[in-house]
Amino acid sequence: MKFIYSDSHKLHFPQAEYHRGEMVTPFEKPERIEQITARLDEVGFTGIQCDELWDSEPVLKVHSADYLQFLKTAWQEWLAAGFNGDLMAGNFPVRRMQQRCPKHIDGKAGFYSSGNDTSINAGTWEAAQASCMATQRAQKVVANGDAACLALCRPPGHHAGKDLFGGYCFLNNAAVAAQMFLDQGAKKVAIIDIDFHHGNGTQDIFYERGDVLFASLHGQPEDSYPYYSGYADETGKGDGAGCNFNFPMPPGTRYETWAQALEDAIFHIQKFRAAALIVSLGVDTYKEDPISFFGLETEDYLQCGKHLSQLNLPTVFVLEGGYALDMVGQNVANVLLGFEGC
Ligand code: SP5
Ligand code: ZN
Repeated sequence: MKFIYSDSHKLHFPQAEYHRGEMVTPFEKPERIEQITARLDEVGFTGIQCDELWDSEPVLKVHSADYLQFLKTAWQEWLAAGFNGDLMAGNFPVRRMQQRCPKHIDGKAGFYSSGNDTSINAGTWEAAQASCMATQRAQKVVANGDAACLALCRPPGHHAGKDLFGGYCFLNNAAVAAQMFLDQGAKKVAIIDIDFHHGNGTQDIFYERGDVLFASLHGQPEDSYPYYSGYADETGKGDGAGCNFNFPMPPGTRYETWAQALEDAIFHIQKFRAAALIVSLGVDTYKEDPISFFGLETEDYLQCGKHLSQLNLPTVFVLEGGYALDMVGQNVANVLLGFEGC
Protein backbone atom coordinates (compact mmCIF):
# COMPACT_ATOMS: atom_id res chain seq x y z
CA MET A 1 0.00 0.00 0.00
CA LYS A 2 1.17 3.52 -0.76
CA PHE A 3 1.14 6.27 1.82
CA ILE A 4 1.15 9.98 1.08
CA TYR A 5 2.85 12.52 3.32
CA SER A 6 4.08 16.08 3.18
CA ASP A 7 7.02 17.54 5.07
CA SER A 8 5.02 20.77 5.37
CA HIS A 9 3.26 19.28 8.39
CA LYS A 10 6.24 20.54 10.41
CA LEU A 11 5.12 24.12 9.83
CA HIS A 12 2.33 23.52 12.33
CA PHE A 13 3.93 23.31 15.78
CA PRO A 14 1.85 24.87 18.53
CA GLN A 15 3.94 25.78 21.54
CA ALA A 16 1.62 24.70 24.33
CA GLU A 17 -1.70 23.09 25.16
CA TYR A 18 -3.87 23.67 28.19
CA HIS A 19 -4.44 20.22 29.67
CA ARG A 20 -5.83 19.27 33.08
CA GLY A 21 -5.11 22.68 34.56
CA GLU A 22 -1.60 23.06 33.19
CA MET A 23 0.18 24.22 30.06
CA VAL A 24 1.90 21.19 28.51
CA THR A 25 3.69 20.32 25.25
CA PRO A 26 0.94 19.62 22.72
CA PHE A 27 0.07 15.95 22.25
CA GLU A 28 -0.45 16.48 18.53
CA LYS A 29 3.21 17.04 17.63
CA PRO A 30 5.40 16.64 14.52
CA GLU A 31 7.23 13.57 15.89
CA ARG A 32 4.04 11.56 15.42
CA ILE A 33 4.52 11.59 11.67
CA GLU A 34 8.21 10.72 11.95
CA GLN A 35 7.36 7.69 14.10
CA ILE A 36 4.68 6.51 11.70
CA THR A 37 6.71 6.95 8.51
CA ALA A 38 9.65 5.12 10.12
CA ARG A 39 7.47 2.10 10.88
CA LEU A 40 5.69 2.14 7.51
CA ASP A 41 9.09 2.20 5.76
CA GLU A 42 10.25 -0.66 7.95
CA VAL A 43 7.34 -2.92 6.99
CA GLY A 44 7.71 -2.09 3.31
CA PHE A 45 4.97 0.38 2.45
CA THR A 46 5.74 2.95 -0.23
CA GLY A 47 5.95 6.57 0.87
CA ILE A 48 5.15 9.33 -1.60
CA GLN A 49 5.99 12.91 -0.75
CA CYS A 50 3.10 15.10 -1.83
CA ASP A 51 3.80 18.51 -3.30
CA GLU A 52 0.52 19.24 -5.02
CA LEU A 53 -0.74 22.80 -5.10
CA TRP A 54 -3.74 23.77 -3.06
CA ASP A 55 -7.07 22.85 -4.65
CA SER A 56 -10.01 24.33 -2.77
CA GLU A 57 -12.71 22.92 -5.06
CA PRO A 58 -13.74 19.84 -3.05
CA VAL A 59 -12.96 21.66 0.19
CA LEU A 60 -15.54 24.39 -0.50
CA LYS A 61 -18.21 21.68 -0.67
CA VAL A 62 -17.61 20.68 2.95
CA HIS A 63 -16.41 23.94 4.55
CA SER A 64 -17.85 27.44 4.23
CA ALA A 65 -15.98 30.06 2.20
CA ASP A 66 -15.90 32.49 5.11
CA TYR A 67 -14.29 29.83 7.34
CA LEU A 68 -11.55 29.13 4.78
CA GLN A 69 -10.96 32.87 4.50
CA PHE A 70 -10.64 33.05 8.29
CA LEU A 71 -8.02 30.25 8.31
CA LYS A 72 -6.10 31.95 5.53
CA THR A 73 -5.74 35.32 7.24
CA ALA A 74 -6.04 34.47 10.96
CA TRP A 75 -2.32 34.51 11.71
CA GLN A 76 -1.73 37.83 9.91
CA GLU A 77 -4.68 39.39 11.72
CA TRP A 78 -3.35 38.08 15.03
CA LEU A 79 0.02 39.73 14.38
CA ALA A 80 -1.62 42.93 13.14
CA ALA A 81 -3.58 43.10 16.40
CA GLY A 82 -0.21 43.23 18.17
CA PHE A 83 -0.47 39.80 19.78
CA ASN A 84 2.56 37.64 20.47
CA GLY A 85 2.67 33.86 20.57
CA ASP A 86 0.21 31.37 19.14
CA LEU A 87 -3.37 32.26 18.33
CA MET A 88 -5.71 30.53 20.78
CA ALA A 89 -9.45 31.07 21.08
CA GLY A 90 -10.75 31.96 24.50
CA ASN A 91 -14.30 33.24 24.04
CA PHE A 92 -17.12 31.37 22.38
CA PRO A 93 -20.65 32.33 21.21
CA VAL A 94 -22.40 29.92 23.54
CA ARG A 95 -26.11 29.54 24.41
CA ARG A 96 -28.24 32.65 23.86
CA MET A 97 -25.34 34.74 22.49
CA GLN A 98 -25.23 36.29 19.03
CA GLN A 99 -23.99 34.07 16.21
CA ARG A 100 -22.45 37.03 14.39
CA CYS A 101 -18.81 37.13 13.43
CA PRO A 102 -17.03 40.08 15.05
CA LYS A 103 -14.28 42.10 13.36
CA HIS A 104 -11.54 41.65 15.95
CA ILE A 105 -9.38 38.54 15.50
CA ASP A 106 -9.72 37.65 19.19
CA GLY A 107 -13.49 37.42 18.68
CA LYS A 108 -13.25 35.78 15.26
CA ALA A 109 -11.02 33.04 16.68
CA GLY A 110 -13.74 31.93 19.11
CA PHE A 111 -16.48 32.35 16.52
CA TYR A 112 -14.75 29.79 14.30
CA SER A 113 -13.57 27.45 17.05
CA SER A 114 -14.96 24.75 19.33
CA GLY A 115 -12.30 24.87 22.03
CA ASN A 116 -8.91 26.07 23.26
CA ASP A 117 -6.98 22.87 22.59
CA THR A 118 -6.06 23.99 19.07
CA SER A 119 -3.64 26.87 18.48
CA ILE A 120 -2.68 28.55 15.23
CA ASN A 121 0.92 29.55 14.44
CA ALA A 122 2.62 31.12 11.41
CA GLY A 123 2.69 27.90 9.36
CA THR A 124 -0.58 26.34 10.43
CA TRP A 125 -2.59 27.24 7.35
CA GLU A 126 0.11 25.96 5.01
CA ALA A 127 0.37 22.71 6.99
CA ALA A 128 -3.41 22.24 7.02
CA GLN A 129 -3.52 22.77 3.25
CA ALA A 130 -0.69 20.27 2.72
CA SER A 131 -2.45 17.75 4.96
CA CYS A 132 -5.61 18.15 2.91
CA MET A 133 -3.68 17.84 -0.36
CA ALA A 134 -2.14 14.56 0.90
CA THR A 135 -5.70 13.33 1.31
CA GLN A 136 -6.68 14.51 -2.14
CA ARG A 137 -3.67 12.71 -3.59
CA ALA A 138 -4.51 9.49 -1.70
CA GLN A 139 -8.09 9.67 -2.97
CA LYS A 140 -6.80 9.96 -6.53
CA VAL A 141 -4.49 6.99 -6.04
CA VAL A 142 -7.53 4.91 -5.04
CA ALA A 143 -9.76 6.38 -7.76
CA ASN A 144 -7.07 5.32 -10.24
CA GLY A 145 -7.24 1.71 -9.15
CA ASP A 146 -5.25 1.04 -5.98
CA ALA A 147 -7.39 -0.92 -3.52
CA ALA A 148 -6.36 1.37 -0.66
CA CYS A 149 -4.07 4.24 0.22
CA LEU A 150 -3.13 6.07 3.42
CA ALA A 151 -2.98 9.86 3.74
CA LEU A 152 -0.61 10.66 6.61
CA CYS A 153 -2.42 13.78 7.64
CA ARG A 154 -1.08 16.26 10.11
CA PRO A 155 -2.85 18.31 11.33
CA PRO A 156 -5.73 15.82 11.53
CA GLY A 157 -9.27 16.63 10.41
CA HIS A 158 -12.27 14.85 11.96
CA HIS A 159 -13.09 17.49 14.59
CA ALA A 160 -13.18 20.27 11.97
CA GLY A 161 -16.80 21.16 11.20
CA LYS A 162 -18.28 23.17 8.35
CA ASP A 163 -17.00 26.39 9.87
CA LEU A 164 -15.17 25.33 13.03
CA PHE A 165 -11.63 24.36 13.98
CA GLY A 166 -10.80 22.48 17.17
CA GLY A 167 -9.64 19.13 18.51
CA TYR A 168 -6.28 19.74 16.74
CA CYS A 169 -8.14 19.93 13.40
CA PHE A 170 -8.66 22.64 10.76
CA LEU A 171 -9.72 21.01 7.49
CA ASN A 172 -11.81 17.86 7.49
CA ASN A 173 -9.68 15.59 5.34
CA ALA A 174 -12.02 12.59 5.54
CA ALA A 175 -14.95 14.72 4.42
CA VAL A 176 -12.93 16.05 1.48
CA ALA A 177 -12.05 12.50 0.38
CA ALA A 178 -15.71 11.44 0.58
CA GLN A 179 -16.78 14.50 -1.39
CA MET A 180 -14.24 13.71 -4.11
CA PHE A 181 -15.64 10.20 -4.64
CA LEU A 182 -19.12 11.72 -5.00
CA ASP A 183 -17.89 14.37 -7.43
CA GLN A 184 -16.29 11.60 -9.50
CA GLY A 185 -19.61 9.83 -9.84
CA ALA A 186 -20.08 7.65 -6.76
CA LYS A 187 -23.69 7.73 -5.59
CA LYS A 188 -22.93 6.93 -1.96
CA VAL A 189 -19.83 6.88 0.23
CA ALA A 190 -19.24 5.71 3.80
CA ILE A 191 -16.92 7.14 6.43
CA ILE A 192 -15.98 5.00 9.38
CA ASP A 193 -14.25 6.86 12.20
CA ILE A 194 -12.23 4.64 14.52
CA ASP A 195 -10.33 7.42 16.29
CA PHE A 196 -10.94 7.35 20.06
CA HIS A 197 -12.73 10.71 19.89
CA HIS A 198 -16.12 11.25 18.31
CA GLY A 199 -15.77 12.62 14.77
CA ASN A 200 -18.02 15.55 15.55
CA GLY A 201 -16.75 17.64 12.63
CA THR A 202 -17.48 14.95 10.08
CA GLN A 203 -20.89 14.31 11.63
CA ASP A 204 -21.63 18.05 11.47
CA ILE A 205 -20.72 18.25 7.78
CA PHE A 206 -22.85 15.30 6.64
CA TYR A 207 -25.61 15.27 9.26
CA GLU A 208 -28.33 16.34 6.83
CA ARG A 209 -26.96 14.57 3.76
CA GLY A 210 -28.10 11.18 2.52
CA ASP A 211 -25.15 10.53 0.22
CA VAL A 212 -22.62 9.95 3.00
CA LEU A 213 -23.01 7.44 5.81
CA PHE A 214 -21.02 8.36 8.90
CA ALA A 215 -20.23 5.84 11.63
CA SER A 216 -18.07 6.63 14.65
CA LEU A 217 -16.72 4.44 17.49
CA HIS A 218 -15.60 6.56 20.43
CA GLY A 219 -15.35 7.33 24.12
CA GLN A 220 -18.80 8.21 25.40
CA PRO A 221 -19.56 11.95 25.57
CA GLU A 222 -20.41 11.71 29.28
CA ASP A 223 -16.71 11.22 29.96
CA SER A 224 -14.81 12.31 26.92
CA TYR A 225 -13.90 15.06 24.51
CA PRO A 226 -15.69 16.46 22.48
CA TYR A 227 -18.26 16.08 25.29
CA TYR A 228 -21.20 17.70 23.47
CA SER A 229 -21.78 15.22 20.66
CA GLY A 230 -21.43 11.53 19.94
CA TYR A 231 -24.55 10.08 21.59
CA ALA A 232 -26.12 7.00 20.01
CA ASP A 233 -29.40 8.81 19.39
CA GLU A 234 -27.78 11.28 17.00
CA THR A 235 -28.90 9.50 13.83
CA GLY A 236 -29.06 12.22 11.15
CA LYS A 237 -31.64 14.72 9.99
CA GLY A 238 -33.61 15.52 6.82
CA ASP A 239 -32.05 13.71 3.84
CA GLY A 240 -29.46 12.37 6.27
CA ALA A 241 -31.97 10.76 8.64
CA GLY A 242 -30.75 7.24 9.45
CA CYS A 243 -27.29 7.80 7.92
CA ASN A 244 -25.42 8.69 11.11
CA PHE A 245 -24.29 5.95 13.50
CA ASN A 246 -22.61 6.62 16.83
CA PHE A 247 -21.12 3.92 19.04
CA PRO A 248 -20.17 5.58 22.33
CA MET A 249 -18.31 3.31 24.77
CA PRO A 250 -17.28 3.65 28.43
CA PRO A 251 -13.85 3.96 30.04
CA GLY A 252 -11.89 0.72 30.01
CA THR A 253 -13.48 -0.64 26.82
CA ARG A 254 -11.29 -3.39 25.38
CA TYR A 255 -11.00 -4.86 21.92
CA GLU A 256 -13.71 -7.51 22.23
CA THR A 257 -16.43 -4.95 22.97
CA TRP A 258 -15.01 -2.41 20.58
CA ALA A 259 -14.87 -4.97 17.74
CA GLN A 260 -18.57 -5.72 18.29
CA ALA A 261 -19.33 -2.07 17.54
CA LEU A 262 -17.02 -2.26 14.54
CA GLU A 263 -19.00 -5.23 13.21
CA ASP A 264 -22.25 -3.30 13.72
CA ALA A 265 -20.88 -0.31 11.84
CA ILE A 266 -19.65 -2.55 9.01
CA PHE A 267 -23.10 -4.16 8.79
CA HIS A 268 -24.74 -0.73 8.32
CA ILE A 269 -22.18 0.27 5.71
CA GLN A 270 -22.87 -2.92 3.75
CA LYS A 271 -26.60 -2.24 3.89
CA PHE A 272 -26.02 1.33 2.69
CA ARG A 273 -24.30 0.07 -0.48
CA ALA A 274 -21.50 2.57 -0.41
CA ALA A 275 -19.22 2.72 -3.44
CA ALA A 276 -16.16 3.72 -1.44
CA LEU A 277 -14.92 3.80 2.13
CA ILE A 278 -13.01 6.46 4.04
CA VAL A 279 -11.43 5.37 7.31
CA SER A 280 -10.74 8.13 9.83
CA LEU A 281 -7.81 6.27 11.30
CA GLY A 282 -6.91 7.28 14.83
CA VAL A 283 -5.01 4.92 17.08
CA ASP A 284 -5.67 6.82 20.30
CA THR A 285 -7.81 3.81 21.25
CA TYR A 286 -4.48 2.26 22.30
CA LYS A 287 -4.28 1.28 25.96
CA GLU A 288 -1.32 3.58 26.67
CA ASP A 289 -2.67 6.64 24.89
CA PRO A 290 -2.07 9.67 27.13
CA ILE A 291 -5.42 11.41 26.54
CA SER A 292 -7.82 8.49 26.01
CA PHE A 293 -9.40 5.61 27.96
CA PHE A 294 -9.84 2.52 25.81
CA GLY A 295 -7.74 -0.61 26.16
CA LEU A 296 -6.81 -1.73 22.65
CA GLU A 297 -3.53 -3.59 22.24
CA THR A 298 -1.07 -3.39 19.37
CA GLU A 299 -2.07 -6.82 17.99
CA ASP A 300 -5.74 -5.80 17.99
CA TYR A 301 -5.08 -3.34 15.18
CA LEU A 302 -4.26 -6.26 12.86
CA GLN A 303 -7.74 -7.69 13.50
CA CYS A 304 -9.28 -4.27 13.05
CA GLY A 305 -7.67 -3.89 9.62
CA LYS A 306 -8.85 -7.35 8.66
CA HIS A 307 -12.45 -6.50 9.58
CA LEU A 308 -12.32 -3.32 7.51
CA SER A 309 -11.06 -5.24 4.48
CA GLN A 310 -14.18 -7.43 4.61
CA LEU A 311 -16.15 -4.51 3.18
CA ASN A 312 -14.19 -5.02 0.01
CA LEU A 313 -14.45 -1.34 -0.95
CA PRO A 314 -11.94 1.09 -2.45
CA THR A 315 -10.55 2.57 0.76
CA VAL A 316 -8.84 5.81 1.68
CA PHE A 317 -7.26 5.79 5.14
CA VAL A 318 -6.91 9.25 6.63
CA LEU A 319 -4.76 9.72 9.73
CA GLU A 320 -6.46 11.32 12.73
CA GLY A 321 -5.17 10.94 16.33
CA GLY A 322 -2.85 8.65 18.26
CA TYR A 323 -0.50 10.12 20.85
CA ALA A 324 1.45 7.25 22.40
CA LEU A 325 4.59 8.16 20.47
CA ASP A 326 6.50 4.92 20.96
CA MET A 327 3.71 2.71 19.55
CA VAL A 328 1.83 4.98 17.16
CA GLY A 329 3.85 3.70 14.19
CA GLN A 330 3.24 0.03 14.93
CA ASN A 331 -0.42 0.58 15.66
CA VAL A 332 -1.06 2.43 12.39
CA ALA A 333 1.03 -0.06 10.40
CA ASN A 334 -0.85 -2.97 11.93
CA VAL A 335 -4.23 -1.67 10.70
CA LEU A 336 -2.84 -1.54 7.17
CA LEU A 337 -1.10 -4.92 7.46
CA GLY A 338 -4.31 -6.50 8.72
CA PHE A 339 -6.21 -4.85 5.90
CA GLU A 340 -3.83 -6.32 3.35
CA GLY A 341 -4.20 -9.75 4.92
CA CYS A 342 -0.69 -10.03 6.32
C1 SP5 B 1 -7.67 14.22 16.37
C2 SP5 B 1 -7.80 14.04 17.86
O1 SP5 B 1 -7.57 12.95 18.36
N1 SP5 B 1 -8.14 15.11 18.57
C3 SP5 B 1 -8.30 15.04 19.99
C4 SP5 B 1 -8.49 16.39 20.61
C5 SP5 B 1 -8.54 16.30 22.10
N2 SP5 B 1 -8.56 17.57 22.73
C6 SP5 B 1 -8.61 17.44 24.14
C7 SP5 B 1 -9.21 18.63 24.81
C8 SP5 B 1 -9.54 18.34 26.25
C9 SP5 B 1 -8.31 18.45 27.12
N3 SP5 B 1 -8.46 17.78 28.36
C10 SP5 B 1 -7.87 16.48 28.40
C11 SP5 B 1 -8.41 15.63 29.47
C12 SP5 B 1 -7.99 14.21 29.24
N4 SP5 B 1 -8.69 13.28 30.06
ZN1 ZN C 1 -8.67 11.33 18.74
